[in-house]
Amino acid sequence: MTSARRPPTKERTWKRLLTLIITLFLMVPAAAAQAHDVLESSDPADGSTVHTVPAKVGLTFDHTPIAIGSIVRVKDPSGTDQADGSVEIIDNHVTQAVKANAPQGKYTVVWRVVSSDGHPIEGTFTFTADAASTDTGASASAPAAAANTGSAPQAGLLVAGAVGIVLLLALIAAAVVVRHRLRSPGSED
Ligand SMILES: [Cu+2]
Repeated sequence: MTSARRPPTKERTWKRLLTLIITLFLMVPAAAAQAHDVLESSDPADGSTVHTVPAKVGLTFDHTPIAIGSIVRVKDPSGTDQADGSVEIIDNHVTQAVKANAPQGKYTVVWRVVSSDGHPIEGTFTFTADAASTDTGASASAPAAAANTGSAPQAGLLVAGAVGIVLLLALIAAAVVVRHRLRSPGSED
């Protein structure tokens, strides 16, 4: 009826929306690409037999787990936790000191860490020690235990959350704008 109706505007709007959506979907995998961290090896190895109870047990992951909320229990044959002090995470290595004079026998290590993608992961492994840990000096180290509750991982989670919220808001805004323009093709505000 009037010259206000301009189909090309509609077309341009769709193209703009399409470009925006493609851009967003290219960005999302970059933020969400991290899967759960995977345990690559343990020390002692699962099911192995060692001469004496080691001064510490270790877990190696394919990525660096988040330091908060990590638990490694070193259960002796009676089920008593022989872990000494807090979990230590250096790069992708998680270690837990073991008490001096921990008894011989079969140990079950129960671990739980927060994967670098923010999800908790857990598992167990066992080893058998032929003799008690006699080494009273070695395991008494670990003064750095207090450094483990850092705020850096929390900042990482906050950033990830913020990115998600921004993406969501951008999608909603795009949808609202497009719907508005499609409903009133002539009005350019
Ligand atoms: Cu995950």
